[in-house]
Amino acid sequence: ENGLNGWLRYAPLPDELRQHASSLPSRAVIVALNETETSPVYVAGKELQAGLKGVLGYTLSLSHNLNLSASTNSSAIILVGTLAAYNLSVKHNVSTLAADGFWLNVKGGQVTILGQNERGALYGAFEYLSMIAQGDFSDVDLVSSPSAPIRWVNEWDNLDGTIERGYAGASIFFRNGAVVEDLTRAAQYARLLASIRINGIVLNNVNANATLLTAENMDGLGRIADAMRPYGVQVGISLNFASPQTLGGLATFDPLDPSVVGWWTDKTAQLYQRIPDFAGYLVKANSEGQPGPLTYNRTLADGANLFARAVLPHGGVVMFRAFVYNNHLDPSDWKADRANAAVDFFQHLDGHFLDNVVVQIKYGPIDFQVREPPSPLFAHLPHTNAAIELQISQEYLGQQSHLVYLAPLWKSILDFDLCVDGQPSLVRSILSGARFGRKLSGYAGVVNVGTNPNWLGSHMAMSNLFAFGHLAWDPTQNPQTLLETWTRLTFSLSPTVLSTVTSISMASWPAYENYTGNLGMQTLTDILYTHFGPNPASHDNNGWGQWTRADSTFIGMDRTVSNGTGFAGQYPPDIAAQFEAPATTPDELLLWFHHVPYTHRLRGDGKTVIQHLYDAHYAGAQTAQGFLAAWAALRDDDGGAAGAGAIDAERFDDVLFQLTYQAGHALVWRDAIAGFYHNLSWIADEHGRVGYHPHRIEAENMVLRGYVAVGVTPAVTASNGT
Ligand code: BDP
Repeated sequence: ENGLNGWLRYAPLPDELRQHASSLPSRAVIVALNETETSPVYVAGKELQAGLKGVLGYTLSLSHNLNLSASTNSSAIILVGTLAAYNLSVKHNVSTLAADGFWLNVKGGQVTILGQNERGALYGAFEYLSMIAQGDFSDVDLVSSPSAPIRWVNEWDNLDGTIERGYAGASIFFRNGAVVEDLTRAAQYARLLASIRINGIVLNNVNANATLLTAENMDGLGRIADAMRPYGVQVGISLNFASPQTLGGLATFDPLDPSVVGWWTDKTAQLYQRIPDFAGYLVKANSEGQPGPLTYNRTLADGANLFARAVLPHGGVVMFRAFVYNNHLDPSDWKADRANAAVDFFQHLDGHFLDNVVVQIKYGPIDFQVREPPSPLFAHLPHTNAAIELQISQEYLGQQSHLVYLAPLWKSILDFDLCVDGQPSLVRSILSGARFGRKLSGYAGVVNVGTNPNWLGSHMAMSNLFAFGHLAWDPTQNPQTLLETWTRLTFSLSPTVLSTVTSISMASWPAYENYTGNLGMQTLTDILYTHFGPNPASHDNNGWGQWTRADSTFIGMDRTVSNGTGFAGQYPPDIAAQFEAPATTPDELLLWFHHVPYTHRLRGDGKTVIQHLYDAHYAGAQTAQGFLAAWAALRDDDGGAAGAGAIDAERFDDVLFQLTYQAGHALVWRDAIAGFYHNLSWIADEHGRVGYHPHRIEAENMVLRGYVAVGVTPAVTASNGT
């Protein structure tokens, strides 16, 4: 098993569970208007056939478009279709289904799967298959609608086939400046996405290349759309704001210039000619060197609305990123703070965006760190559509070489109450559109899958993609429950495997936070290049860094209104007041908001900041040693995997390799961070551990045979630069 099928393996159930097969219908009937071989409802039928064959070993026959309705149907079948085609009036709560929603009813031998649209029918079929694959043959009556209409993934693929912040090989979409010929993987990816109810994909890097809009490449995009359409996944692209000039040869890319407007209108029409259901555009403007409307003294809303007008007649959407900041801020300026940027740039634009624009906001004010408070911008756009940007690709979080289950991190943001106007304002109810009465809103996840057969470069990391889709559908879901479902579908129904994967995954985010950067210091990776491995020294002297303002006696960013950067004041008053004082700031965000002495005592455990930092790094690294031991214990005495084939040898070994690496790298992290702050503060560790490495063997002290030393960039990530 190489992981290609992810959680859609349809592995045979154990014999005792397969007996249930006899009570299931042997016939499925597809009821849909205008069904073709590329429609999601047709795919739903095929998927049911494949799934039941794999899980239960029996062959389901399929019939199509029979003149069937609630009143004429009496035989035991699996019915898959759309509400409109089935003309269902019997079930009143089904009529409340939102677009993409479904009704799944299992009653004895009768299975009914009806979607609000074809996509919903496919989602319902996947839900039914998920139950069966977990050995669940119970009756259910489930009416399920999405929390939000936008449930998209973003891929940061470049046309040359590389992927920005991708850790699983080359692009499955592009190579040598063009769309690849063989789109098998694109279709397989669409299948995985549909099974977690993702309905859109942006195919290319937010740092976009204008040549994606040549006629040949637009044809290629059309082929990708064709490959993904059967699964209900609509494609969109990232734009380069300067394209009218760099590709079109115009003298300007000013968003209010008529020639620029005309250029985008034409290009958009050409795209829709090839892809009638094109999802829309994603735009990164005036950020990290990208061009944008500010170049011409136009507002960011002017920039977004330019594209919104172009896609509006075609039904498209513009996702406009709020990740706009100045990476040339001066770290010695006590009032400067990158965290302030999103609110500073967007707050006054609320209400200026057209209705088909969605402002896409990273979950925290900085950049995908291990611990951030929610972006305060979520509280400031009551008259604007908003989406949250999460990152499945573990850019700062171990790059898939570390197991870090991210759903608990995301939940800490989604469940946060921003108390806008003193009213309950959970981030997730802003994202569902409920809090501010918005129709268009939702979720974007940066995934960056690659040609590696297991998609993300790590079997374990796939739980993050699974959880992302399910949380976008229903953010009230419990991360552990999602993880357990994923584990059963991905590995095995064995209780030992389930408890092992659950316990190590649930401990993984706290552990990574502990051994990288705790108390709100953020992830102290190398910041200028790799974003991997410890390099706390790289942060405080440049505009890209996450400043810690650490010196020999103090540590932490003062973001208070009274003394600091004022960031705390960007939250609504109740929350702002809480973050303004160390005494009311949660320990895990203390150093995010406050500049305190190393000897400051924490609210929770009463330890000093520095002792807590030492202890947390040792505890986190220790936990990571435990991951390896727990996984290794799944090995049978005879060297095979536990529980009679509970996990195949291939994936068992892959995960063992990854966890071995993580166990070692966690020690590197521990020693680097604890040692760094020990050297700065000269405060001894109460337990005498920091700075003392009796068992460490320096690379320089080893004899190299068969190796040559080479310089490493950046030098600080290696031992003495090599
Ligand atoms: C940062 C990444 C960079 C992205 C940028 C973005 O390091 O590669 O281009 O975010 O989201 O985290 O635009």
